[in-house]
Amino acid sequence: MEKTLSIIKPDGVQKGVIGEVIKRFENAGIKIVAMKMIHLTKEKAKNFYAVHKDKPFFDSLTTFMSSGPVVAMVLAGENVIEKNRELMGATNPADAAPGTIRKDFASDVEKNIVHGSDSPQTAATEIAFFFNELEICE
Ligand code: IDP
Ligand code: MG
Repeated sequence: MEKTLSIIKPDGVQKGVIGEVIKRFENAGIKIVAMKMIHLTKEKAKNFYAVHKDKPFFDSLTTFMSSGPVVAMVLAGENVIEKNRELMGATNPADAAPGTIRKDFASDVEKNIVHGSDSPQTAATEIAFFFNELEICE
């Protein structure tokens, strides 16, 4: 069973759409096998998004990601990395397809409600960033 990391970002928690996002995963047949709410420090957010450290939006992104609690989840299912990315929609909600999470709930390219791993390698690293083995219920 493939696994991926999903995060409901601070804007999603703030807007009260935790349930809406989770409902979309469950309706798509995706299983949630781990979940926690956590308020990242700026330092932790910088570690998580280290791949973007040279981007012009890095400082703003990590300030945003540490601005309030997030909900981190491990999703499991067949082809779940790609399935989750489809449910999320394009990074910029303006470009996201109708019916996607970002199209329906996001306000801008930075505050775009959800994160999802983009490959098996990043999924493994990102899952380990938030969860230890005992916290994942398979
Ligand atoms: P993704 O979340 O769709 O995988 P990435 O390119 O990996 O998109 O970017 C990570 C996060 O950085 C995005 O989800 C978004 O919050 C933020 N971001 C990406 N591009 C921009 C931008 O051009 N301006 C501001 N923030 C951005
Ligand atoms: Mg990404």
